[in-house]
Amino acid sequence: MNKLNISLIGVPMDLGQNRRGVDMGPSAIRYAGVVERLEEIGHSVTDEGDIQIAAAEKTAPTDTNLRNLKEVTDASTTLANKIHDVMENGQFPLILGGDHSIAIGTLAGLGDRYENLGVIWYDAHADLNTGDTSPSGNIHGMPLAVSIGLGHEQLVNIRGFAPKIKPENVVIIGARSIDPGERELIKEKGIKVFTMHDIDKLGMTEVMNKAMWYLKDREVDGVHLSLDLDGIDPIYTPGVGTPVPGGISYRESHLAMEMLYSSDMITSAEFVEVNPILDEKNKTADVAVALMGSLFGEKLL
Ligand code: 5AB
Ligand code: MN
Ligand code: MN
Ligand code: MN
Repeated sequence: MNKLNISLIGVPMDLGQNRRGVDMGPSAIRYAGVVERLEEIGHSVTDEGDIQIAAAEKTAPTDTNLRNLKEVTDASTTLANKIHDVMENGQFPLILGGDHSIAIGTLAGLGDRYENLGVIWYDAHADLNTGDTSPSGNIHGMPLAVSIGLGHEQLVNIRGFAPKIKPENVVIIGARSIDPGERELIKEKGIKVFTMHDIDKLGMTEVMNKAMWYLKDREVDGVHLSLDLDGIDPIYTPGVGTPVPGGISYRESHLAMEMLYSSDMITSAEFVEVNPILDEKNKTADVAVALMGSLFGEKLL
């Protein structure tokens, strides 16, 4: 990764789940100094501002069990188009969430720029539910399923093509809360998952090496990092809507980001689920920005 022209895109989305506050994630991450941090490394950063999201008080009732389907579809479409434009200008897209439903738009925007995009999904959850398997109706638990072509057709067909990515090009890292329907899908589609058990047993270095070799063997032509802050242990990142104990440590996460930087594989990234209302003194946004530092080449010495 040389010096990049990074386009920062904020997505103040909280309609993919049912806790308020995650819409303030992009502000909290900006406040934590993301632009300065990346410029300090030597990258150029253009803050593209925020994608317009419907007000939570004004959402339309839906006849499906997917909460706020229309509003999430509209925002995902806007985001996808924005990402497509940014890529056309040769910029590196860095997306700030917002809840994880925004990845539907991100991958829709990236999907037609690559023949064979790889995805690293850093998360406590697999986000592989559909309307049929979801225990909550929350779309932030569905973006990976939607992106491999499964789920509500309105979401699956954003920008008029599907699927956005191949299931065999996905690597999930940090999983420790997987629903029964998701477990079945992982087996059926052969999705690569490194659970917390794997991280405990092999160590983060080997997990990351295996993950990166897996994607290289798949001959991917780009890799998107989708980092849900709840992948990290909630002692470090308490400001998330669906915390799960026993997560990836702060240092392991830095190591993972540093290894991704050295590999030069990452072609786009998003950091999601930062919820300042649930946070302690912007701790979670601070971790997000610190991890971006490592991902984009900050050196300790
Ligand atoms: B996140 C759960 N699997 O579908 C569901 O934070 C949680 O984007 C989803 O990973 C968590 O509601 C979604 C129980
Ligand atoms: Mn997630
Ligand atoms: Mn195109
Ligand atoms: Mn999660």
